[in-house]
Amino acid sequence: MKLLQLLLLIAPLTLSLRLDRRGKVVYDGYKILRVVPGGDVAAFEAQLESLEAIDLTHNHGHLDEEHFDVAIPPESLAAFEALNLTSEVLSEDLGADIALEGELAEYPEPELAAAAALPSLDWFQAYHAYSAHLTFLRDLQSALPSNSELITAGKSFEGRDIQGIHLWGSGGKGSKPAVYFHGNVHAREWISSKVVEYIAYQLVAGYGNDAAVKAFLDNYDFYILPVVNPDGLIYTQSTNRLWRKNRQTRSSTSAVGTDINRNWPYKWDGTGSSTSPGSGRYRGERAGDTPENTGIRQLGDQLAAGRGIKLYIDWHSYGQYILTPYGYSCSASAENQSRQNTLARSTANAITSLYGTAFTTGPICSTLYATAGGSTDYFTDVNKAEFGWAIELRDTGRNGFTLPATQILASGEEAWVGIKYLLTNF
Ligand code: 0X9
Ligand code: ZN
Repeated sequence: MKLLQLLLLIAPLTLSLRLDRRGKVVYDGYKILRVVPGGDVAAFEAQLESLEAIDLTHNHGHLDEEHFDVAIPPESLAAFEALNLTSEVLSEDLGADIALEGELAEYPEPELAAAAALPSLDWFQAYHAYSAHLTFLRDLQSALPSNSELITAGKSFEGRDIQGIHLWGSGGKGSKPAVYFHGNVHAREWISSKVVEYIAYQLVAGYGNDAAVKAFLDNYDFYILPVVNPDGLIYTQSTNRLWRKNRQTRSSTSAVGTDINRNWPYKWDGTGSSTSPGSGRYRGERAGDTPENTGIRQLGDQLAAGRGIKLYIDWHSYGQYILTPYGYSCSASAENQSRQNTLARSTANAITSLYGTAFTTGPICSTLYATAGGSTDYFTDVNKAEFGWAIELRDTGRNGFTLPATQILASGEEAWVGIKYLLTNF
């Protein structure tokens, strides 16, 4: 195996991704498997790489049996089977799953032509192009003009503004502790921006007519960035549905992309991040050296220096987890760790009460896997957020990142029930 690993290091992978006429990666015939590596995990990872398998997610087996979810190209299926590993088929054909997600839809115009009309709820019936996400934010802001403004948290590598919305209540703009949400940091996790937008929608829709929602805005300033990785999202729509990182190029390598969630300048460069630019978990050359991280971090630092951060949530998919600190270590615990874990558990129960969707809760490292240079640890220790969480939305693997559009609304509704519980009880 040492020789194989060496060869993999010397010979950069010749990724034989098939493209269609529009230059889009074709995933027809890829199988998604949940595989139990057994024994030597490093050797297993090298085998996967030689089969050009795509790493979707994994769980280091503190709670469950250790497993990896991988997409195996049709050409490698026989070689994979010859490895005789314990595995379970999650999907027979990733290409069919991508088709099931549906076409990107046109922006649904608000039903009323009035300036203060809410965006149409049809927004949550389909996935949309990035430009439509910006139109949604603009329409949402104009539905609550005196208590909101559009905000920008720096620029992406390709020069796009990282846009969001700031909402406040009766105390006036910037007068309360912050609730700060990030969506779609990982490009392929489309459900995460939709759910973050659903929460923003409910805050705007309820402010004038729902006492509980009014209290949320009166008690906290909300800073909501549904898409913190716009370049990556656009790339998943134009070219490769399974892209994860940003689209940053570097003079030192031909590989593209850094994992923004391994790039935070706190406990950077450790277990669960990669030094290799081709990896999906590439940490960057230096701590905090992605433009996206810089932009969203500077806003976070500003909020911390202002009224402080009550709650930070980094929204991801998939797996159905509510994750508390820390990612960098399985033995470190936050000062208020037991309170965080209790609240995560009861938030999960609130979510489950709506449609029965179960969420696993616990510290990132001991529940999922180690993540050095992740957002939650930065917010917890550097920015002193009272709660610094990551939430992995639907599902548990059947559809994974390509969650059918028919599940967007229910995902938003159940997350909203959870967030209402949390905002009322913490
Ligand atoms: O690996 C990740 O970054 C997250 N899982 S995902 O499958 N969506 O990629 C886990 C993130 C938890 N850690 C922090 N946010 N620190
Ligand atoms: Zn993610």
